[in-house]
Amino acid sequence: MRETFSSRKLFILSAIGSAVGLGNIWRFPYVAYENGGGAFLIPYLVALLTAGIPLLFLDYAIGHKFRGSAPLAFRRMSRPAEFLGWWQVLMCFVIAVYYAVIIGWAGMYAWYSISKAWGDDATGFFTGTFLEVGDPGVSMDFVPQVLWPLIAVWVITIVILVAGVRKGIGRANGIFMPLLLVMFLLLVISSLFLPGAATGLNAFFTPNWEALGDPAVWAAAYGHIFFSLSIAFGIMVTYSSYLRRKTDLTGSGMVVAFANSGFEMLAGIGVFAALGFMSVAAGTSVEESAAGGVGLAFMAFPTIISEAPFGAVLGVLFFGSLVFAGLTSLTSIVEVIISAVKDKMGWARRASALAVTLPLALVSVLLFGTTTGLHVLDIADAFVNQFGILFGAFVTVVVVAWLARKLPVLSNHLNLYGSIRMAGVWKLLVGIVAPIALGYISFEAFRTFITEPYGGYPDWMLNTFGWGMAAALVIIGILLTLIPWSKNSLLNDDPEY
Ligand code: LEU
Repeated sequence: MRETFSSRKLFILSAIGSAVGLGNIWRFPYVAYENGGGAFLIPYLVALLTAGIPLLFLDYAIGHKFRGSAPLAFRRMSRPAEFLGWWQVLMCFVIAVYYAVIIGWAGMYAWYSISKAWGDDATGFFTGTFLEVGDPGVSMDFVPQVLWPLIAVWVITIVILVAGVRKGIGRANGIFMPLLLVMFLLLVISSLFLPGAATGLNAFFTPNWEALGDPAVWAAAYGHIFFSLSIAFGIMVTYSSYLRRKTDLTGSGMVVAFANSGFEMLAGIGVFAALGFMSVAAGTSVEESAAGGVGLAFMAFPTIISEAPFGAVLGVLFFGSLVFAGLTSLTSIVEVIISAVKDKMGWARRASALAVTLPLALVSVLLFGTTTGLHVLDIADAFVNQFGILFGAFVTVVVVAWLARKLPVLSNHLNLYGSIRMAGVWKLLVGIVAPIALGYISFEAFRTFITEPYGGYPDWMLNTFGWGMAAALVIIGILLTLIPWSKNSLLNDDPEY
């Protein structure tokens, strides 16, 4: 019988746990600031309402109606759509491999906040002493201070996932999420009292209206919403397949979406208040302080920690929040893969969890426990986010709405199990608005990737970790689709089905 969450509350907490992650705390503030500051909130809200929430409901409807992991649920919806489910599983594989290492860095930095290991040069410390970044390339030189925290992250993740949906995922979220909320509120409130906080908030909230005319800003908003809400790569399909039948789907979805965005706004406020303090103290502009996505957390914060009153406390709160937020997201990413393997092979929870996590952890440790890390991470992240997920989402909405023509069935399902009725608007958004927006954005991203080599990396690296990876994933996805299903999965003897 299919595993289930023990209550709707734990499902909502787990869905929020998945959505609130590294993306909210270090990615959003930086992306918003780069893309028009206060004016970014408009494309952000438009993306949330026109694609974010409608696609969140789509994921819920597919997972809850067809009650399966992504490949099984898509297959039950329409047989040829199984491949889409595997594509989502593979996206999760790639994300998990590098997401884990950022959590490991944050764990190490929580500790460094106390010892202030970076001395006076936080930037040089991050890439030099800490990551020991080599030239772009692949090496087998392990970096102990990155390797051990990374292994620890995997051990925790494996323990949670072997324990299953109820005892592992539900319970971990029940503990980590309240803890995260408290730590994060303390962090945001204390950063507002730092001298110079207002300067940072001004920089964050001063709109650059011209940015609204730039298609890249809109692309950034849509891209961010997908990553941030954990939609269109199997997570919400998987989690909602663990829900009991009688559940308010749309009401839960609204809670999750607004909790995620609320958290994101708070993160923007907290991070920029702290950056304001830093720039006032150093006499630089907030713009200089806010450089680089990865850099924002690991280069700027150490300086704040060294100079702010109670800096060590702020550091532990900030990096500790990253760890807890990250762990609850990482478990959701990996669960997508475990659930798919479990369904396809018909194995038990423990066997599936180990068969997935051990090789996954090994790849992650080999690639990112070494001096290779940063460059590969950057390339994989760009290809997955700007291309893999958005293009995948585009194909999914086209298949669901126009080829399989399942919108009427799915919207009936949402109306049957939802307190918010919105069938007509929802069909319009998923069937027409989302395909147009996603189609435009993903083709633009594709064109940019072809015309300008991403990040100025050497061709062979982009060909291996970017294009090579994408081609390999398509082939692996096809092969996975061809493996026969365990009879039990296809039988549907689940009484909740
Ligand atoms: N939604 C998560 C975040 O914002 C990421 C996802 C890949 C689980 O960090």
